[in-house]
Amino acid sequence: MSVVGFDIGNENCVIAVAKQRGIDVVLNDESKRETPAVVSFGVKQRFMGSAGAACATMNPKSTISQMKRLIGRKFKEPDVQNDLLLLPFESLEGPDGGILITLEYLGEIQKFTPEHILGMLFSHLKRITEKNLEMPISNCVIGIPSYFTDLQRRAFLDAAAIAGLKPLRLMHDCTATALGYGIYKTDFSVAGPTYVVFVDIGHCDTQVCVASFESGQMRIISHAFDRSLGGRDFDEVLFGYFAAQFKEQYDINVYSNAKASIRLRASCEKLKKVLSANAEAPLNIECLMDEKDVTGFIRREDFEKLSLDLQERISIPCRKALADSGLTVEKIHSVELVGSGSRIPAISRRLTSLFKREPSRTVNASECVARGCALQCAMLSPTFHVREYEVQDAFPFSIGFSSDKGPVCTLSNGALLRKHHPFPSVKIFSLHRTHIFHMEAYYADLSELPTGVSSKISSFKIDPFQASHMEATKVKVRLQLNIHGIVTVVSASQLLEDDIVDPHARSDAHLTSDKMEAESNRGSAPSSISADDGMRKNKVVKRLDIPVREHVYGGMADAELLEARKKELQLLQQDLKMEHTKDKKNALESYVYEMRDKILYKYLGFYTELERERISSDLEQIEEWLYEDGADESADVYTEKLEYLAKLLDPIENRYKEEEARAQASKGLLD
Ligand code: ATP
Ligand code: K
Ligand code: MG
Repeated sequence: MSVVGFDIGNENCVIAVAKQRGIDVVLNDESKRETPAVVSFGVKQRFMGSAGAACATMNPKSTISQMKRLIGRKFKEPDVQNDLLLLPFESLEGPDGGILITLEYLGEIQKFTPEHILGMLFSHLKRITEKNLEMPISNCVIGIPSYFTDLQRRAFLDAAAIAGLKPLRLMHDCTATALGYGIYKTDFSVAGPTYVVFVDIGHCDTQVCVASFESGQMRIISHAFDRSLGGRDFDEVLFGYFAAQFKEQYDINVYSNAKASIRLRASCEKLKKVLSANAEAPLNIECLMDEKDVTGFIRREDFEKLSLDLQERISIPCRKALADSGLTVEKIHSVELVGSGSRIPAISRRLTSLFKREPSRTVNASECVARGCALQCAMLSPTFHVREYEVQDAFPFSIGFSSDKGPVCTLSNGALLRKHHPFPSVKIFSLHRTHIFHMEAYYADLSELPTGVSSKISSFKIDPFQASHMEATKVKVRLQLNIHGIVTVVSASQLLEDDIVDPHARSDAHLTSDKMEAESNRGSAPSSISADDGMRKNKVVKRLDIPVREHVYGGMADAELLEARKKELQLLQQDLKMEHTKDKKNALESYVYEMRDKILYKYLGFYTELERERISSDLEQIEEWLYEDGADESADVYTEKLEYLAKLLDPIENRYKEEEARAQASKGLLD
């Protein structure tokens, strides 16, 4: 069974696997530890990861990145519109209000949802892992931002399913980092919990959490985030600075040219990295646009001044997480800074003054999420032995729940579950109803969500159930914040009172007596059930499960998912076919070069003049053909040509080998 952790970043993906001796990061086809989160559509095949990223400037409209920003969202959301402005590919609103990416591939205009593109990326990462482990994989744990909505979480599960992956858990990025940090640490104080702040600055977002560590357990007390603040925004500052400068200096408007924008953006990102280690950095781009070469220069000091606003914005979620945790700075044991976006020195300085101590970099800033996920996967996997360790996360939103008679169990703010409610967890409550009814799960506080997100999460139909004598029956509803952070009703049961004492009733799985009213228990395990009270009263309260039908406002239906999986397999077949063709073409090409060489030297004297003439002309012809008419042929045609050449050359090769053997034999005689 596979034990894999994936960190799907907006810029980079990392894969970690648990082996018996520890966690390893998997190298990709280019032997790199990070794989760009890019899918590019070529003329006849897709290029993914590093190969995809290499196509960005050549083929901007068909090179798709930052799908994590778009997945599970609506086209009209203001944040989505802002992101789309920065992305060079084309998109439109889908029939369900979602996003469709349109591009030309294999001679037609194709439309893909972000879920589908992310599924392609998952499929690529899956193949890298399978190659490395030399076995098929499916079980995994995947890191997600803590601010993901219900729909974004479901979309991530759908994307993973398209690739044939089975996520045992979607895990908040910071929680994964905290798990990897805490599980093997032994130097925590025994006097009480140790509090650590984790700050993760990625390419597009910033996430902060406060975790509490005690022996054998870890709890996330609070988290906060800025959904749209990361390394990308620092690149944009440099981009704006140089775009303005070049307008004045060279009279070019980079904004009006997609290719020039992509190239300047990429150069600004490089420049930013150089500035993390140097006091100043130059910028040179040849032929940026209008056939003009541009040069620029910036000092770190000036970059820091330009990005002052962004630095200030990073303190906002930090302060918020700390305030929500109810702790003061003095109570914090350490501040761990992760995510490659955090490598800008000014950010460390800002955090130092905020937390009154220098942030530590004990954990691997780029691999910690994937490693934590792999560790969690090992913990969830029955084949692995990991020490007992409890992981309790905090839910990012307040959740309301209503039935046709109004809200259920209201907190002061109208919610059923407050923000930062522990999860995974179960909440049980009872309703009295005479017939079929509906329930709705919704976000109780829309200010916790991006503008444009609907408050509706999902609805549940409790149907059918039998009410006796039109009397209201007690229905017990079991609501779950599941392991992925998705709200769901796991079961509803009807409590039937029965006068006949039947001591065997308990042995029936569907009929269990039970008298619990409302409770909230941690973990996803069902609460304990007792049968005694009913027996004492000479009455048995039987539990009868009622079917619950869930309807989610959005997400992929089973049939759509199946269709997407089929499509992905077709696209994969096409990629593999093209790879195979490329291999055969390469084989023919190297055969031509090798034989030309051998005819000149090694086989000299083993052929007749007639043979030489024929072979030379054939080799020459085929080489020419490879560059012209034969540049884009099928695998069979290349193989055929190779076999044809081999037939011509085999007799010569045989003569040479016979002679070699003879020479060996006579040498043996002489010895
Ligand atoms: P996200 O978490 O937003 O999904 P991600 O996980 O892919 O994205 P990371 O790989 O953690 O993001 O960080 C990528 C960001 O880090 C990019 O903006 C990149 O430019 C920036 N970065 C990488 N190295 C450096 C450096 N040396 N100095 C400054 N920034 C850097
Ligand atoms: K990453
Ligand atoms: Mg990240």
